[in-house]
Amino acid sequence: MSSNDQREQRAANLLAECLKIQGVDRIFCVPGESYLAFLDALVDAQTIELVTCRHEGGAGFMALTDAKITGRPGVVVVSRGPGATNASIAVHTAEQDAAPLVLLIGQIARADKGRGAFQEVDYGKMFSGIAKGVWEVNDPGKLPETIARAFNMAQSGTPGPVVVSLPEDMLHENVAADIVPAMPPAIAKPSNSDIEEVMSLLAKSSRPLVIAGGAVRYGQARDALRRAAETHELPVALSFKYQDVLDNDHASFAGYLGFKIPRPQVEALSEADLILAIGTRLTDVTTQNYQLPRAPVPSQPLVHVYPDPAVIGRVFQTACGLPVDPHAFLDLLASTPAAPLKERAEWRDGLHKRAMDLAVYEPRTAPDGIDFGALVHALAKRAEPDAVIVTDAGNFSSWVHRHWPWGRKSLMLGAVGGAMGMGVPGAVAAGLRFPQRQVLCFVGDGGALMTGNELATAVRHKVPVKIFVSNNGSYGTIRQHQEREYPDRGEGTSLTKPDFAKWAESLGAKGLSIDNESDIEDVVARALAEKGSVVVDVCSSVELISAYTTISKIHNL
Ligand SMILES: Cc1ncc(C[n+]2csc(CCOP(=O)(O)OP(=O)(O)O)c2C)c(N)n1
Repeated sequence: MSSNDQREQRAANLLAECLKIQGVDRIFCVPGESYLAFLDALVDAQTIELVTCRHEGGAGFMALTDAKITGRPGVVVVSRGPGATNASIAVHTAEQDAAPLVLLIGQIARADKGRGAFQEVDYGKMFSGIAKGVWEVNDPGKLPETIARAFNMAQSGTPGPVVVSLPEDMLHENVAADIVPAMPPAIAKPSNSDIEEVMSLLAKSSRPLVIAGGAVRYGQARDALRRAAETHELPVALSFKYQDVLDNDHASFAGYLGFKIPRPQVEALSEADLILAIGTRLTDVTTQNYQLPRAPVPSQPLVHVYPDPAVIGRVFQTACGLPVDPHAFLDLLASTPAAPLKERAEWRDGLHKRAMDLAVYEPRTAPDGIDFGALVHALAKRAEPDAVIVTDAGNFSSWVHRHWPWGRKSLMLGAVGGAMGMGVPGAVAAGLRFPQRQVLCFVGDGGALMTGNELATAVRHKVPVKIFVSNNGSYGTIRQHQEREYPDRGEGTSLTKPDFAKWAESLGAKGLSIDNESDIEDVVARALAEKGSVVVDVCSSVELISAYTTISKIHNL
């Protein structure tokens, strides 16, 4: 504890100091009268930038994306009641995505609690099922301890969301309190005997498979994964929304475990005689509905490496469960030599070829619009190697997942939890962190009108995002499910088709349209050449409903 901060100051200013010591340099908000004192304190907190958004869902998604980029907690501050309920989508997504998020809420005055006051909510009850911790700070002297705890908990074990409720009158009070320094989360390192155990399983395996996930994407962990894969000739399949964890033209790349992966691909991977799940929680999407590996008892020995012991053994019986730092594990594995096995290289090469064949784009046409894959394919040829790719949730992303050439410098951002609305806000957050990199956002017409108004935030902050809207006049993903379950009865999934180019212009961005396939090359070149933000309205087909199938094929199944 440092005692030099023991001077009396307004609680709101103390809060700003506590955030600074945690390394916070950017906060996303929609303002509210419940935290005016904190807004005022930020005037003097010179190292914290405040980004004002158009909707708390957008602000929350920006903070969440910021966390995914930096690996540190993203911070969002909103008003009580309506502000907090709007922001709740980001809390849920942070929980699903294992991303550290700190939600600060301006709360009603302490004396009014329990009276059903204007916009009163009990946040402990509201967030109890999705946040890792919820605290209300009634005594301003407890602010430093509470903020330190919130940041530590958000990052520990399985990272996730925490909520701190700040009564309005408390923020105005004067208080003298020591700042509590940041404490990095405790994380266990693997021991030599851990590696020996894994090596003895590996020695017996001619068809091992690594499934690598989001906890491997930070710092030098990707590099360690690549080295470990090379040392042991391991094929590596990537978990849902983490296609950037290994460059896809690397000999070890064995495919991607997202939605709608063709059955033969999954069957080929299921031939593995050993699975090493590293830095992934092995969710239902990644495991192809608990089949790869099979739950609860896998068909092959499973090694599971994840920082949180509560994750290991929760769904899958493991032959070896290691609640340790995945990066340190990979470092150790990479530096432990092993004799080469001929069959293993053949197995790895076969999986790699399959994965690369699946990624090849075959042009398709339909009378009702463009194949969105043609746009993705054209853009991939022109995009910079270190472009940041942000995807919203929806079928349009199937082409991005299938055909984008993820390289060593790629960064992929999106909601693992499948929430619509993260695309445009996520792109804004990425543009703020990476002013020098191309930021490309893919979004459906559904998702674009959920949180797309954050384009105004991009324009205000001069963040040049390139947004490609698949405008198929449909909640296409749900339409695909309908056509399979209830053919030709598409109730509730048709949408009007707004002119997204005009919409963009009205918000101060450039608007372009692609109505014919022959426009694609030219419009893509113009969009990328544009200095500011651009929206490209792509008139896409419903018949070509995803990268893997068509409506006609679904009908003929
Ligand atoms: C916030 C939220 N609401 C609803 C859903 C259910 N949902 C998943 S995809 C989808 C449709 C997406 O439509 P669109 O953005 O137009 O993309 P498309 O599937 O047509 O490519 C819906 C409604 C969701 N995932 N998230």
